[in-house]
Amino acid sequence: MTRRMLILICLVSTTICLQSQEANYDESAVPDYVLPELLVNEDGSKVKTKDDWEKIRRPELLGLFQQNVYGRVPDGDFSQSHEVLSHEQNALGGLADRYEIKITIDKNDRVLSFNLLVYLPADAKDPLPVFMGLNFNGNHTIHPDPGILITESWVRNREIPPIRNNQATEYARGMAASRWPLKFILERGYGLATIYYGDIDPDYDDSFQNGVHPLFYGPGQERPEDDEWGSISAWAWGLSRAMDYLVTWEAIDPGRVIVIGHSRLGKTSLWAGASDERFAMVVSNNSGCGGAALSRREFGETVKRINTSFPHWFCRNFHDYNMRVSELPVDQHMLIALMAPRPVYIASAEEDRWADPRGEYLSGYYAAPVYNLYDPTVLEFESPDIDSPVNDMRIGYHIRSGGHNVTKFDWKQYLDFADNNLAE
Ligand code: GTR
Repeated sequence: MTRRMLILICLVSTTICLQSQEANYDESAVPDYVLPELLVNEDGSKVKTKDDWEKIRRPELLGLFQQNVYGRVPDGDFSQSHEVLSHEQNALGGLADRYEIKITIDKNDRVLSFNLLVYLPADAKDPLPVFMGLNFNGNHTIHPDPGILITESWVRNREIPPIRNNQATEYARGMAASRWPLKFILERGYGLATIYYGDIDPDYDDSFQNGVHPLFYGPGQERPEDDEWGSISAWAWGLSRAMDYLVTWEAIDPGRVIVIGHSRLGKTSLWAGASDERFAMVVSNNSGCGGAALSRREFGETVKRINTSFPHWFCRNFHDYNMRVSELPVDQHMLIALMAPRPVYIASAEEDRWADPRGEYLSGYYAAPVYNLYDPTVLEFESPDIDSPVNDMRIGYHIRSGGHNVTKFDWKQYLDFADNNLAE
């Protein structure tokens, strides 16, 4: 063997070794872990009834997630106004009414606006159920409809379709349409509402100088306190501000607004659903670490890794657990439990090992005891086969074949689950 070959072999094996050190994908190497007790209050007493849960344990857990994971929204009044920017009847060839509403937040002489895009099935008679979720690249990317305004906010540069200078253009119109099967959703009798998440807080680490955070700074404050909101909490807060508007809209049923999100925006939909109980149902699509996946399994993406790659997503205190996940006072099954008794759907994808599909399933499994306080028939269920959804209980789950994405298959399950759980 030549010296060059030897060096090459060493290099390749070092790379493989380093990669495998980065993330564990071996079920047998998942550390032994003990989850924090879901149904034991901080004073050691047991949670026996839904009253105990609602009055004591739920507020405790919500506070622990605020303090240690996502960060609390700072106190303080702000004013909020709404302006209908456009309304087109007979959009999509007569299938829908399309609206764009500018929501403006005003605080401390600073202003932030974000655009809510809403499609409602045409000619609906009764107040409608609506799915609401944030999108990754601008409202104009969710459908080729030429009437959708192109976002003026910062967007991530990319090669295809080309986005330069962090400025959205016509090129990207409809580029994410496969993730938002609008016609399918409307034909099932649901509306769709969406906001570009970058309108609320651009998704890069700028020490919280842009987006909504600076509106809430006190005199001399330059970044959120250690227990105050990171970007996920800010995005979730934006969803709640949109909800403030939806609940005033006669055509929409305020008791049937469903919050949905994929990946980092699935982490966001879960946190929005936990912090704002007006959301009647919650959908987590491939949300992974910091979303539905149990942190203590350290399978795929870990707390340390996510806080290193995305230092702005969670509150500062969460970083303290990078090397001591077992000391976190919560784990993500508790986040799922915060939805109870509202229906929650967790979706995984077989090839999305980075998001730990088994950890996502297990958080639903371990949340079931809280649902049982309301309805003893919500039993823990075995992890189903690939492409075999469980959608007939208050906790829904599937693991789809394929990778990290949102597909029409996923949407079909969410629509069926909503029909099963939120029917009038
Ligand atoms: C990944 C991140 C995941 C997930 C994903 C996404 O890079 O590690 O936690 O959020 O991004 O949002 O697309």
